[in-house]
Amino acid sequence: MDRTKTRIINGFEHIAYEHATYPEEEMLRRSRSYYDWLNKRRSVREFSDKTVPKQVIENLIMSASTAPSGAHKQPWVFCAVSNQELKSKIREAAEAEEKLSYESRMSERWIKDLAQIGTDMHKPFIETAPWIVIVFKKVYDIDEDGSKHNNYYVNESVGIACGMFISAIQNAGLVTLTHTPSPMNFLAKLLGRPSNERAYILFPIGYAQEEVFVPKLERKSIEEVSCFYE
Ligand code: IYR
Repeated sequence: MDRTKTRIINGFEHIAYEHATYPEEEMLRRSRSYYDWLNKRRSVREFSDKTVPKQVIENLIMSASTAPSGAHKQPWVFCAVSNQELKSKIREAAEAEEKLSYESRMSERWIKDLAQIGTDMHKPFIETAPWIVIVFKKVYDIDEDGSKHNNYYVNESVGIACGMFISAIQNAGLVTLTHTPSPMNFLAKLLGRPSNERAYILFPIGYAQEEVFVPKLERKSIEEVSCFYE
């Protein structure tokens, strides 16, 4: 393939793209081992306070930011907090919301569904984990003259980026969980975010505590999560 070859489409330059392919046997082996590796991931709620280099967090964010997005707008911002004082403020505000949620906003059925996960209104991981990354979605972009332009498929785009972020965290040998205090608008306030950004998910990131327990869960089978039309 001539990699210097380009093509003009609608006046925009397109570059020749090359990617790895594998013989079927190798493809089978790789797809199975990727699944086995991803299947080892668990949401962890008990964190060690051991530090993680900032460069690692930057690499995780850049990995997530390779996600596809509507019209390539990349409508996300990853806010990484290691400042202890700020983490304490975030924990305090998150727990205040969670207290209301657990005590009055969540249905009985929801509370029952969560019993096996073992969560409650207390969120010590926000202070213990060396980093917390709050992902904001950008519902619109603001250009130089101040006019607003809505982004496209924002939830889909940011959701995919978050999935890739989780996978990058797993690949680095670190753990996380998806924390979604609701409502989440206190996060934009505490972090001084602009009006076009909405908090999406909070990820504590770090090492698990030396001895850590997770719920004994089963994942659904291929039959339960798929339907093939051949
Ligand atoms: N946002 C709350 C409640 C919660 C909700 C679901 I759905 C979970 O899978 C886990 C927790 C919290 O973070 O505790």
